[in-house]
Amino acid sequence: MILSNAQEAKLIDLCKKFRKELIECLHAVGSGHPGGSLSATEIITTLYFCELNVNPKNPNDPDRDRFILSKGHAAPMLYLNLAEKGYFDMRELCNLRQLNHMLQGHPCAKTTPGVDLSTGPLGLGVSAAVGMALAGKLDKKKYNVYVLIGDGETQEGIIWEAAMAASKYKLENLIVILDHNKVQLDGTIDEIMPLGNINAKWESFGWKVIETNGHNIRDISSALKEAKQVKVKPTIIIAETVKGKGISFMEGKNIWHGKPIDDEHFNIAMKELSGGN
Ligand SMILES: Cc1ncc(C[n+]2csc(CCOP(=O)(O)OP(=O)(O)O)c2C)c(N)n1
Ligand SMILES: [Mg+2]
Repeated sequence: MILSNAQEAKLIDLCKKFRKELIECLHAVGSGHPGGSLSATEIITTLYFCELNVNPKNPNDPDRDRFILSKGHAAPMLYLNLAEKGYFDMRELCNLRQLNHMLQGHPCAKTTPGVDLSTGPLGLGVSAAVGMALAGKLDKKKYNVYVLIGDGETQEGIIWEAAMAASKYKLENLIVILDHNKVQLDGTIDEIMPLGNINAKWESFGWKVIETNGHNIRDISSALKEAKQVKVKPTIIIAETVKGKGISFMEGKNIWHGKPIDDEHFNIAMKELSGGN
């Protein structure tokens, strides 16, 4: 879909709101993953509010687009989007990561409406998506399967097995988005396990590669539009992002991958997100 200026402005506001709500929820619960949720904010929000053909009133519609959050630790950003779409009551967010509640630390397809696959163990999302996309092709369905992966996650061998299979089966209905924030849990990608020429790697596995700015809603939506026009091969959108985007002390810092937010940092973060720094 082509974004109007008004729609773009609306999505930018939504992302601002989601960043604040994310920090409020993670501060309240004293755990969770801020860094990778903040890098994926615009990607997930553009998907839900400008791309995915889904209906919160019929979450299991067989013709719906699928979305898999393969980097499952960014679950709170997914939950904020699902709640805003109307899949469940906003008040559920207050029970984030609590036992016997709907919104667990990682997405659970059994308990949360709108979650297409339970994730958490990194690497599995693309393999499951290959199955969903292949099933869609065999059943002559029109839906697309979208998967969000992390760059640290890309070090998992299963990603590359799935990449080979997707290419073999010519899954043009499969679109992977890479949250390329250059940071993983323990350090930078280059320190832990460099990915090398990531574009050339995916191309050599038979994929169409599209690069985009992962914090620019208009660029993300054009990349998605281009991806849907690709024929005979799967597509990966390499989205350039910043881990911890929007909060100065978190940006590019692996320590904020999964660190609890104390009161002092909460106050600074909220001030910055409210534009008062
Ligand atoms: C198989 C597996 N190994 C380890 C972990 C623990 N873990 C959770 S997130 C993470 C780092 C992921 O880095 P990246 O994919 O770059 O995520 P992002 O930067 O987008 O948060 C690790 C090691 C896991 N969830 N699954
Ligand atoms: Mg990363």
